[in-house]
Amino acid sequence: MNRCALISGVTGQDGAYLSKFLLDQGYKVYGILARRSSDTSWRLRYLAIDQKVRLLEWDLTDLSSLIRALEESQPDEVYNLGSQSFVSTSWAQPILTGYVTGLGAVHFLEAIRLTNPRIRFYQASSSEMFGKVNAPTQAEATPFYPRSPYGAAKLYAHWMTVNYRESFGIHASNGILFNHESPIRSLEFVTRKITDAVARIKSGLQDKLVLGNLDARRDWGYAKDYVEAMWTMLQKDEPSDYVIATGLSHSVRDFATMAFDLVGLSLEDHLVSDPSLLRPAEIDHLCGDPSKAILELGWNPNRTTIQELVRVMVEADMRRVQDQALAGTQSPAAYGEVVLPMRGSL
Ligand code: NDP
Ligand code: GDR
Repeated sequence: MNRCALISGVTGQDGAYLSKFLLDQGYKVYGILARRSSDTSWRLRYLAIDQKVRLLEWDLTDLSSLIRALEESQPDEVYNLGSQSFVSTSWAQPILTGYVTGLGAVHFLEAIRLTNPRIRFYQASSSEMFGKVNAPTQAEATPFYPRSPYGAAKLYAHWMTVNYRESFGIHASNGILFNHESPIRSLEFVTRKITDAVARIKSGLQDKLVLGNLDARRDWGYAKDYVEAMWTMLQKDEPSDYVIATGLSHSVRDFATMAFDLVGLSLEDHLVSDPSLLRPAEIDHLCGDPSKAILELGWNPNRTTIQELVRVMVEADMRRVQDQALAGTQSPAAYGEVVLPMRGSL
Protein backbone atom coordinates (compact mmCIF):
# COMPACT_ATOMS: atom_id res chain seq x y z
CA MET A 1 0.00 0.00 0.00
CA ASN A 2 3.11 2.19 0.37
CA ARG A 3 1.72 4.67 2.85
CA CYS A 4 3.94 7.15 4.57
CA ALA A 5 4.02 8.39 8.16
CA LEU A 6 5.98 11.19 9.81
CA ILE A 7 6.63 10.90 13.55
CA SER A 8 7.92 13.51 15.97
CA GLY A 9 9.50 12.20 19.16
CA VAL A 10 10.79 9.23 17.17
CA THR A 11 13.68 8.68 19.59
CA GLY A 12 11.30 8.36 22.55
CA GLN A 13 9.61 5.26 23.91
CA ASP A 14 6.41 5.57 21.89
CA GLY A 15 8.14 6.89 18.78
CA ALA A 16 10.31 3.79 18.62
CA TYR A 17 7.45 1.32 19.16
CA LEU A 18 5.18 3.17 16.73
CA SER A 19 7.90 3.22 14.07
CA LYS A 20 8.34 -0.52 14.41
CA PHE A 21 4.60 -1.12 14.23
CA LEU A 22 4.18 1.06 11.11
CA LEU A 23 7.20 -0.46 9.36
CA ASP A 24 5.71 -3.90 10.00
CA GLN A 25 2.51 -2.64 8.34
CA GLY A 26 4.50 -1.69 5.23
CA TYR A 27 4.68 2.05 5.86
CA LYS A 28 7.53 4.26 4.81
CA VAL A 29 8.45 5.94 8.13
CA TYR A 30 10.09 9.32 8.57
CA GLY A 31 11.17 10.37 12.04
CA ILE A 32 11.97 13.92 12.92
CA LEU A 33 14.43 14.47 15.67
CA ALA A 34 15.83 17.46 17.45
CA ARG A 35 19.55 17.89 17.01
CA ARG A 36 21.40 16.87 20.17
CA SER A 37 25.12 16.84 20.93
CA SER A 38 25.01 13.08 21.39
CA ASP A 39 23.23 10.22 19.62
CA THR A 40 19.73 9.67 20.99
CA SER A 41 18.57 6.87 18.72
CA TRP A 42 19.42 3.89 20.96
CA ARG A 43 15.77 2.78 21.12
CA LEU A 44 15.63 2.52 17.31
CA ARG A 45 18.77 0.38 17.42
CA TYR A 46 17.28 -1.72 20.22
CA LEU A 47 14.27 -2.51 18.06
CA ALA A 48 16.56 -3.05 15.05
CA ILE A 49 14.86 -0.36 12.96
CA ASP A 50 17.53 2.37 12.98
CA GLN A 51 18.40 1.64 9.35
CA LYS A 52 14.75 1.68 8.29
CA VAL A 53 13.46 4.92 9.79
CA ARG A 54 14.41 7.94 7.66
CA LEU A 55 15.52 10.70 9.98
CA LEU A 56 14.98 14.41 9.37
CA GLU A 57 16.35 17.09 11.65
CA TRP A 58 13.81 19.39 13.24
CA ASP A 59 12.92 20.99 16.54
CA LEU A 60 9.32 21.24 17.72
CA THR A 61 9.82 24.97 18.23
CA ASP A 62 10.80 25.65 14.60
CA LEU A 63 7.86 25.97 12.19
CA SER A 64 9.91 26.54 9.04
CA SER A 65 11.93 23.35 9.31
CA LEU A 66 8.72 21.47 10.00
CA ILE A 67 7.19 22.73 6.77
CA ARG A 68 10.29 21.51 4.93
CA ALA A 69 10.00 18.12 6.67
CA LEU A 70 6.39 17.79 5.48
CA GLU A 71 7.33 18.79 1.95
CA GLU A 72 10.19 16.32 1.87
CA SER A 73 8.37 13.35 3.36
CA GLN A 74 4.88 13.91 1.85
CA PRO A 75 3.22 11.88 4.63
CA ASP A 76 -0.31 10.50 4.71
CA GLU A 77 -0.25 10.48 8.51
CA VAL A 78 1.55 12.57 11.11
CA TYR A 79 2.02 11.49 14.73
CA ASN A 80 3.03 14.25 17.14
CA LEU A 81 4.73 12.39 19.97
CA GLY A 82 7.53 14.88 20.62
CA SER A 83 7.30 16.58 23.97
CA GLN A 84 9.06 17.65 27.14
CA SER A 85 7.31 14.70 28.74
CA PHE A 86 8.63 14.57 32.31
CA VAL A 87 6.04 16.15 34.61
CA SER A 88 8.55 17.05 37.36
CA THR A 89 10.75 18.96 34.91
CA SER A 90 7.78 21.04 33.81
CA TRP A 91 7.85 23.00 37.08
CA ALA A 92 11.55 23.73 36.58
CA GLN A 93 11.10 24.59 32.88
CA PRO A 94 7.51 25.79 32.49
CA ILE A 95 8.16 28.07 29.53
CA LEU A 96 10.14 25.52 27.55
CA THR A 97 7.42 22.98 28.32
CA GLY A 98 4.83 25.41 26.97
CA TYR A 99 6.80 25.97 23.77
CA VAL A 100 7.58 22.33 23.08
CA THR A 101 4.64 20.42 24.53
CA GLY A 102 1.96 23.03 23.86
CA LEU A 103 2.93 25.18 20.88
CA GLY A 104 4.77 22.31 19.17
CA ALA A 105 1.40 20.77 18.29
CA VAL A 106 0.19 24.04 16.82
CA HIS A 107 3.28 24.24 14.62
CA PHE A 108 2.27 20.88 13.23
CA LEU A 109 -1.36 21.85 12.72
CA GLU A 110 -0.38 25.08 11.00
CA ALA A 111 2.15 23.32 8.79
CA ILE A 112 -0.47 20.75 7.78
CA ARG A 113 -3.02 23.48 7.04
CA LEU A 114 -0.47 25.32 4.89
CA THR A 115 1.01 22.36 3.02
CA ASN A 116 -1.60 19.59 2.76
CA PRO A 117 -4.81 19.66 4.86
CA ARG A 118 -5.56 16.07 3.85
CA ILE A 119 -2.78 14.75 6.10
CA ARG A 120 -4.21 12.88 9.09
CA PHE A 121 -2.90 14.09 12.45
CA TYR A 122 -2.48 12.32 15.79
CA GLN A 123 -1.85 14.37 18.94
CA ALA A 124 -0.38 12.68 22.02
CA SER A 125 -2.76 13.97 24.67
CA SER A 126 -2.44 12.81 28.23
CA SER A 127 -4.35 11.70 31.31
CA GLU A 128 -2.36 14.41 33.11
CA MET A 129 -4.97 16.83 31.71
CA PHE A 130 -7.56 15.33 34.11
CA GLY A 131 -5.36 16.22 37.07
CA LYS A 132 -7.32 16.91 40.21
CA VAL A 133 -10.39 14.87 39.44
CA ASN A 134 -13.10 13.62 41.77
CA ALA A 135 -14.57 11.09 39.35
CA PRO A 136 -13.43 7.52 40.13
CA THR A 137 -12.75 6.95 36.42
CA GLN A 138 -12.02 9.43 33.65
CA ALA A 139 -13.57 9.36 30.17
CA GLU A 140 -13.49 11.77 27.22
CA ALA A 141 -16.22 13.99 28.72
CA THR A 142 -14.69 14.22 32.22
CA PRO A 143 -13.77 17.86 32.96
CA PHE A 144 -10.05 18.65 32.80
CA TYR A 145 -8.11 20.15 35.74
CA PRO A 146 -4.38 19.98 34.95
CA ARG A 147 -2.04 20.13 37.94
CA SER A 148 1.31 20.89 36.31
CA PRO A 149 2.76 23.10 33.56
CA TYR A 150 3.04 19.88 31.55
CA GLY A 151 -0.66 19.10 31.98
CA ALA A 152 -1.62 22.66 31.09
CA ALA A 153 0.56 22.61 27.97
CA LYS A 154 -0.96 19.30 26.88
CA LEU A 155 -4.43 20.72 27.42
CA TYR A 156 -3.67 23.66 25.13
CA ALA A 157 -2.39 21.29 22.44
CA HIS A 158 -5.46 19.10 22.94
CA TRP A 159 -7.93 21.93 22.40
CA MET A 160 -5.98 23.31 19.45
CA THR A 161 -6.23 19.88 17.84
CA VAL A 162 -10.01 19.93 18.38
CA ASN A 163 -10.08 23.50 17.08
CA TYR A 164 -8.26 22.70 13.83
CA ARG A 165 -10.55 19.73 13.32
CA GLU A 166 -13.67 21.85 13.77
CA SER A 167 -12.39 25.00 12.04
CA PHE A 168 -10.55 23.58 9.04
CA GLY A 169 -11.88 20.04 8.70
CA ILE A 170 -8.48 18.48 9.37
CA HIS A 171 -8.57 14.79 10.26
CA ALA A 172 -7.03 15.44 13.69
CA SER A 173 -7.48 13.11 16.67
CA ASN A 174 -6.36 13.25 20.29
CA GLY A 175 -5.34 10.05 22.00
CA ILE A 176 -5.80 10.69 25.72
CA LEU A 177 -3.38 8.04 26.82
CA PHE A 178 -2.93 6.99 30.41
CA ASN A 179 0.54 5.98 31.64
CA HIS A 180 2.18 3.34 29.49
CA GLU A 181 5.52 1.78 30.18
CA SER A 182 8.03 -0.70 28.78
CA PRO A 183 11.65 -1.85 29.04
CA ILE A 184 12.61 1.19 26.94
CA ARG A 185 10.91 3.72 29.20
CA SER A 186 13.33 6.45 30.33
CA LEU A 187 14.82 5.88 33.76
CA GLU A 188 13.36 9.04 35.28
CA PHE A 189 9.81 7.67 35.20
CA VAL A 190 8.84 5.81 38.33
CA THR A 191 8.16 2.35 36.83
CA ARG A 192 11.50 2.02 35.08
CA LYS A 193 13.30 3.62 38.02
CA ILE A 194 11.83 0.81 40.13
CA THR A 195 12.57 -2.08 37.76
CA ASP A 196 16.11 -0.84 37.11
CA ALA A 197 16.69 -0.56 40.87
CA VAL A 198 15.30 -4.04 41.46
CA ALA A 199 17.75 -5.48 38.93
CA ARG A 200 20.69 -3.57 40.37
CA ILE A 201 19.83 -4.43 43.98
CA LYS A 202 19.39 -8.10 43.08
CA SER A 203 22.80 -8.01 41.37
CA GLY A 204 24.48 -6.33 44.35
CA LEU A 205 25.19 -3.08 42.52
CA GLN A 206 22.85 -0.90 44.59
CA ASP A 207 21.21 -1.17 48.00
CA LYS A 208 18.46 1.44 48.19
CA LEU A 209 15.58 2.69 46.07
CA VAL A 210 14.67 6.31 46.80
CA LEU A 211 11.09 7.26 45.97
CA GLY A 212 8.69 10.15 46.52
CA ASN A 213 4.94 9.70 46.81
CA LEU A 214 4.18 5.98 47.14
CA ASP A 215 0.42 6.47 47.42
CA ALA A 216 -0.14 8.05 43.99
CA ARG A 217 -2.28 5.77 41.84
CA ARG A 218 -1.93 5.39 38.09
CA ASP A 219 -3.53 3.32 35.33
CA TRP A 220 -0.44 1.64 33.85
CA GLY A 221 -0.42 -0.21 30.52
CA TYR A 222 2.14 -1.51 28.03
CA ALA A 223 3.47 1.00 25.49
CA LYS A 224 3.67 -1.55 22.72
CA ASP A 225 -0.11 -2.05 22.89
CA TYR A 226 -0.84 1.67 23.13
CA VAL A 227 0.92 2.72 19.92
CA GLU A 228 -1.40 0.45 17.95
CA ALA A 229 -4.37 2.43 19.27
CA MET A 230 -2.77 5.61 17.89
CA TRP A 231 -2.70 4.11 14.42
CA THR A 232 -6.25 2.74 14.70
CA MET A 233 -7.55 6.25 15.45
CA LEU A 234 -6.15 7.56 12.20
CA GLN A 235 -7.76 4.74 10.19
CA LYS A 236 -11.29 5.81 11.22
CA ASP A 237 -13.35 7.71 8.65
CA GLU A 238 -14.09 10.42 11.22
CA PRO A 239 -11.49 11.92 13.57
CA SER A 240 -12.27 11.99 17.28
CA ASP A 241 -10.74 11.87 20.77
CA TYR A 242 -10.25 8.65 22.68
CA VAL A 243 -9.19 7.61 26.18
CA ILE A 244 -6.75 4.70 25.99
CA ALA A 245 -6.30 2.94 29.32
CA THR A 246 -6.65 -0.41 31.08
CA GLY A 247 -9.43 0.70 33.43
CA LEU A 248 -7.47 -0.43 36.50
CA SER A 249 -5.29 1.62 38.79
CA HIS A 250 -2.51 0.71 41.21
CA SER A 251 -0.37 2.69 43.61
CA VAL A 252 3.36 3.29 43.17
CA ARG A 253 3.80 1.08 46.25
CA ASP A 254 1.79 -1.73 44.56
CA PHE A 255 3.99 -1.53 41.46
CA ALA A 256 7.20 -1.55 43.49
CA THR A 257 6.01 -4.42 45.68
CA MET A 258 5.21 -6.53 42.61
CA ALA A 259 8.64 -5.80 41.12
CA PHE A 260 10.58 -6.68 44.29
CA ASP A 261 8.47 -9.81 44.88
CA LEU A 262 9.33 -11.09 41.41
CA VAL A 263 13.01 -11.43 42.33
CA GLY A 264 12.39 -12.62 45.88
CA LEU A 265 13.25 -9.33 47.60
CA SER A 266 11.23 -7.18 50.00
CA LEU A 267 10.50 -3.57 49.08
CA GLU A 268 10.56 -2.49 52.73
CA ASP A 269 14.18 -3.70 53.15
CA HIS A 270 15.39 -1.33 50.42
CA LEU A 271 12.94 1.58 50.31
CA VAL A 272 13.95 5.13 51.25
CA SER A 273 11.36 7.91 51.19
CA ASP A 274 12.64 11.29 50.08
CA PRO A 275 10.30 14.28 50.54
CA SER A 276 12.37 16.26 48.02
CA LEU A 277 10.87 14.00 45.33
CA LEU A 278 7.33 15.11 46.17
CA ARG A 279 5.80 17.35 43.51
CA PRO A 280 4.51 20.89 44.11
CA ALA A 281 1.06 19.60 43.15
CA GLU A 282 0.34 15.89 42.91
CA ILE A 283 -2.29 13.92 41.05
CA ASP A 284 -3.49 11.35 43.54
CA HIS A 285 -5.54 9.06 41.39
CA LEU A 286 -5.95 8.34 37.70
CA CYS A 287 -8.00 5.49 36.27
CA GLY A 288 -9.21 5.60 32.68
CA ASP A 289 -12.58 4.58 31.31
CA PRO A 290 -11.76 3.33 27.78
CA SER A 291 -15.38 2.36 26.88
CA LYS A 292 -15.45 4.55 23.76
CA ALA A 293 -12.18 3.07 22.46
CA ILE A 294 -13.41 -0.46 23.17
CA LEU A 295 -16.57 0.22 21.18
CA GLU A 296 -15.18 2.24 18.29
CA LEU A 297 -11.55 1.12 17.97
CA GLY A 298 -11.77 -2.45 19.16
CA TRP A 299 -9.37 -1.55 21.98
CA ASN A 300 -8.59 -4.44 24.32
CA PRO A 301 -7.82 -3.07 27.81
CA ASN A 302 -6.83 -6.52 29.10
CA ARG A 303 -4.18 -7.30 26.49
CA THR A 304 -1.30 -6.93 28.94
CA THR A 305 -2.00 -7.13 32.67
CA ILE A 306 -0.06 -5.08 35.21
CA GLN A 307 1.56 -8.31 36.43
CA GLU A 308 2.77 -9.11 32.89
CA LEU A 309 4.01 -5.55 32.42
CA VAL A 310 6.02 -5.63 35.65
CA ARG A 311 7.47 -9.00 34.70
CA VAL A 312 8.52 -7.88 31.19
CA MET A 313 10.23 -4.80 32.63
CA VAL A 314 11.97 -6.56 35.52
CA GLU A 315 13.19 -9.38 33.30
CA ALA A 316 14.55 -6.96 30.69
CA ASP A 317 16.41 -4.96 33.34
CA MET A 318 17.77 -8.12 34.95
CA ARG A 319 19.12 -9.25 31.57
CA ARG A 320 20.60 -5.86 30.82
CA VAL A 321 22.33 -5.50 34.19
CA GLN A 322 23.69 -9.06 34.06
CA ASP A 323 24.89 -8.74 30.47
CA GLN A 324 26.54 -5.39 31.19
CA ALA A 325 28.28 -6.89 34.20
CA LEU A 326 29.55 -9.78 32.07
CA ALA A 327 30.74 -7.37 29.39
CA GLY A 328 32.32 -5.08 32.01
CA THR A 329 30.31 -2.11 30.82
CA GLN A 330 28.92 -0.76 34.08
CA SER A 331 29.89 2.71 33.01
CA PRO A 332 27.50 5.59 33.71
CA ALA A 333 27.09 6.08 29.96
CA ALA A 334 25.74 2.58 29.49
CA TYR A 335 23.57 2.80 32.58
CA GLY A 336 20.49 4.48 31.20
CA GLU A 337 20.46 2.89 27.82
CA VAL A 338 19.37 -0.54 26.82
CA VAL A 339 22.31 -1.15 24.54
CA LEU A 340 21.74 -4.81 23.85
CA PRO A 341 20.05 -6.26 20.79
CA MET A 342 16.41 -7.11 21.34
CA ARG A 343 15.83 -10.55 22.74
CA GLY A 344 12.50 -12.27 23.28
CA SER A 345 9.21 -10.47 23.19
CA LEU A 346 9.18 -6.87 24.32
P1 NDP B 1 9.60 10.29 25.68
O1 NDP B 1 9.99 11.25 26.74
O2 NDP B 1 10.16 8.92 25.70
O3 NDP B 1 9.93 10.92 24.24
C1 NDP B 1 9.79 12.27 23.99
C2 NDP B 1 10.34 12.58 22.61
O4 NDP B 1 10.19 13.98 22.33
C3 NDP B 1 11.83 12.26 22.46
O5 NDP B 1 12.05 11.69 21.19
C4 NDP B 1 12.47 13.64 22.51
O6 NDP B 1 13.70 13.73 21.80
C5 NDP B 1 11.41 14.46 21.79
N1 NDP B 1 11.58 15.91 22.02
C6 NDP B 1 11.75 16.55 23.19
N2 NDP B 1 11.93 17.86 22.98
C7 NDP B 1 11.86 18.06 21.63
C8 NDP B 1 11.97 19.19 20.79
N3 NDP B 1 12.17 20.40 21.29
N4 NDP B 1 11.86 19.02 19.46
C9 NDP B 1 11.65 17.77 18.92
N5 NDP B 1 11.56 16.66 19.66
C10 NDP B 1 11.65 16.80 21.02
O7 NDP B 1 7.98 10.23 25.68
P2 NDP B 1 7.02 9.00 25.39
O8 NDP B 1 7.49 8.29 24.20
O9 NDP B 1 6.79 8.27 26.65
O10 NDP B 1 5.66 9.76 25.07
C11 NDP B 1 5.31 10.13 23.74
C12 NDP B 1 4.31 11.26 23.80
O11 NDP B 1 3.13 10.85 24.49
C13 NDP B 1 4.81 12.51 24.53
O12 NDP B 1 4.22 13.63 23.91
C14 NDP B 1 4.23 12.35 25.94
O13 NDP B 1 4.10 13.61 26.54
C15 NDP B 1 2.89 11.70 25.61
N6 NDP B 1 2.32 10.84 26.61
C16 NDP B 1 3.07 9.82 27.14
C17 NDP B 1 2.49 8.94 28.02
C18 NDP B 1 3.27 7.82 28.61
O14 NDP B 1 2.82 7.26 29.63
N7 NDP B 1 4.40 7.42 28.05
C19 NDP B 1 1.06 9.07 28.42
C20 NDP B 1 0.38 10.16 27.77
C21 NDP B 1 0.99 11.00 26.90
P3 NDP B 1 15.12 13.47 22.56
O15 NDP B 1 15.21 11.99 22.72
O16 NDP B 1 16.10 14.03 21.61
O17 NDP B 1 15.04 14.21 23.85
P1 GDR C 1 3.65 10.72 35.43
O1 GDR C 1 4.76 9.57 35.51
O2 GDR C 1 4.03 11.93 36.18
O3 GDR C 1 2.35 10.07 35.77
O4 GDR C 1 3.70 11.12 33.89
P2 GDR C 1 5.92 9.32 36.58
O5 GDR C 1 6.33 7.91 36.38
O6 GDR C 1 6.98 10.36 36.52
O7 GDR C 1 5.18 9.50 38.00
C1 GDR C 1 4.10 8.64 38.38
C2 GDR C 1 3.81 8.84 39.86
O8 GDR C 1 4.87 8.30 40.63
C3 GDR C 1 5.16 9.19 41.70
N1 GDR C 1 6.56 9.00 42.15
C4 GDR C 1 7.65 9.18 41.42
N2 GDR C 1 7.80 9.58 40.13
C5 GDR C 1 9.05 9.64 39.63
N3 GDR C 1 9.22 9.99 38.34
N4 GDR C 1 10.16 9.37 40.39
C6 GDR C 1 10.07 8.98 41.70
O9 GDR C 1 11.07 8.73 42.37
C7 GDR C 1 8.74 8.88 42.24
N5 GDR C 1 8.26 8.52 43.45
C8 GDR C 1 6.93 8.59 43.38
C9 GDR C 1 4.93 10.57 41.08
O10 GDR C 1 4.79 11.56 42.11
C10 GDR C 1 3.66 10.30 40.29
O11 GDR C 1 2.54 10.44 41.11
C11 GDR C 1 3.81 10.14 32.87
C12 GDR C 1 4.57 10.79 31.70
O12 GDR C 1 4.84 9.80 30.74
C13 GDR C 1 3.76 11.88 31.05
O13 GDR C 1 4.43 12.34 29.89
C14 GDR C 1 2.40 11.30 30.66
O14 GDR C 1 1.59 12.29 30.08
C15 GDR C 1 1.71 10.73 31.91
O15 GDR C 1 2.53 9.72 32.45
C16 GDR C 1 0.35 10.14 31.59
